Amino acid sequence: MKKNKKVALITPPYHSGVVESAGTWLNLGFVYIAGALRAAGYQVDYYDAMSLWHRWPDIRRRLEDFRPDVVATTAFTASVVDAVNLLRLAKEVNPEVVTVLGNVHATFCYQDLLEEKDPVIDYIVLREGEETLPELLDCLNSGGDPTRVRGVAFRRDGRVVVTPERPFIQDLDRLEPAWDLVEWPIYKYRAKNDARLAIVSSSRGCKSQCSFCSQQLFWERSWRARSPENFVSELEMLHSRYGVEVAMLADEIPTFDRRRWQKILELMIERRVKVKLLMETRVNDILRDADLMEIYRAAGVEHIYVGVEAGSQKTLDLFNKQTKVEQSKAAIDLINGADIVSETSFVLGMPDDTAESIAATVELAKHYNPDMAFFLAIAPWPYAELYPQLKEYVATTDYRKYNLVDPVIKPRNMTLAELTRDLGRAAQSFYMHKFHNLKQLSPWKQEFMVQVFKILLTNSYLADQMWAMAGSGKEMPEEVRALLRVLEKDQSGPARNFAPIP
Ligand code: B12
Ligand code: SF4
Repeated sequence: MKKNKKVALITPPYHSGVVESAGTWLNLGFVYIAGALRAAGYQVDYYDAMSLWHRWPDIRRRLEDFRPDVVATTAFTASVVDAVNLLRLAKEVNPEVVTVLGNVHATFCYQDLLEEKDPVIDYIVLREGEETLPELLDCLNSGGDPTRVRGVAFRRDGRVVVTPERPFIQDLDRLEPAWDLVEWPIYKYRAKNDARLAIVSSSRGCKSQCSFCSQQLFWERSWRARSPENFVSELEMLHSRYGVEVAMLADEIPTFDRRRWQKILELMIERRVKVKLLMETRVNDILRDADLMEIYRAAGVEHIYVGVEAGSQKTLDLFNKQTKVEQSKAAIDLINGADIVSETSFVLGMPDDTAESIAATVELAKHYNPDMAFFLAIAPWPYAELYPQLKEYVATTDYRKYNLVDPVIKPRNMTLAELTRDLGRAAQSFYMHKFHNLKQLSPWKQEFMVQVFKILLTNSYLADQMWAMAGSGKEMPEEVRALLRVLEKDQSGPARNFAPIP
């Protein structure tokens, strides 16, 4: 019988808006780790406190009910403060509990985290968790020495110990995600009539070198993939067994291998897979796949995000994006041409930014004409390659603000308040333009965009700006005016639910 046999995997109750507004998203990393733990004989509680919008008393109750031996949580940079608070709560509820932290922030900042004065983290798992966590727990249960487990960091005799790196898992097809543990009814895609939503992964890694991004570093510029057959069968299973209608690909670059990606699309068409895909990829891959765009659409790809990031070649080069300004427009045109929703973002709030440069980016965004655009505040991950160049402009070390919404870098010639205001105005101006031109879109895109507008007005961090922009809606197309009338009647005035309550 295992000593540490009950493991609670809990997402930190952190919220910041943007993607959260569009739906409720499951934690795929935990679905994979739960599967691996169960296969090794552990009892697992998959608890997505973040998506359930649970607060500390709810989390305490769940801990008291399940009485785990091990509590593990996950941290990218913005969620690390709440992740550590969660482990502190777990220790309060049961001082004997073993606590574990994983994910990108933990992988790069393990030294700082383990050196905290009041240590609540027993072990940090570096990089992929499916093999490391069960092996670590097996080792602890058998009274073994955790220095023998590859890919972990912990404190011993007041010093931080880190073990040798674990190689990445090569055969992703053999992993067994614990889909049956997911609380399916809460996961909904708000922009498509609350369709049942999954997150899936067909590949891991990225070989690009964008200097502001953590993902190429996390995966050490490598890329591995599942076989088309294995991945498409999973989509079929998710639809037939759990009613999944829409799935977001968690992959950084699902299209990296054109032949594999084309095979996936062809299989989806051949087997009439009923799951629609939302995905992210690179501008260059879309240009490469110009002749495949109709196949993307026929297979069920409904939404593609490409990171344009900047409107000037100088900034693109600083970001090491390896694209040319004009290529972004061409990629968005291809996506629009295939009647797929196009989305992009611009990373703003750089030291050189001014009200004028932000306004110019908005005009460029209108010219590029994606269906959706986000104007983000750069977050200087302390482990990113760009960090040394941003360090002297960092205005706060409160990681909760490193969420691409709150400004963290203070531009030389702007205050943080001015930057916040201008990022809000950027979104206002872009969407005003979009909704004026609603009629230029295909019928299904018009319907989708009206849903997006509703989310922006009711459930997003941009709600205030959007209501200010919409005014009485007099100049808007009839669909938008009708929506405004309904929302105002329903909620007797502007709705300001900051975020979705499932
Ligand atoms: C899905 C996703 C989300 C979901 C999260 C759903 C949920 N319930 O947790 C949603 C859409 C809500 C989301 C939101 C945000 N996200 Co997000 N998201 C992603 C995305 C696209 C995929 C993550 C994923 O599922 N990967 C697949 C799984 C299998 O891999 P994994 O998560 O890395 O997990 C593996 C390892 O890391 C490790 N591991 C991870 N956790 C743990 C824990 C333990 C205990 C162990 C042992 C191991 C372990 O093992 C796992 C399996 O091998 C990534 C980008 C990417 N491509 O990875 C961005 C990403 C994680 N998000 C990011 C950001 C910034 C955000 C937001 C702040 C953006 C915003 N303002 O809206 C918000 C914050 C959320 C909030 N609550 O406010 C950044 C984080 C950057 C950083 N370095 O900190 C990323 C990397 C995107 C990017 N390119 O910059 N996100
Ligand atoms: S921004 Fe995208 S392409 Fe660039 S390194 Fe990050 S994941 Fe890779």
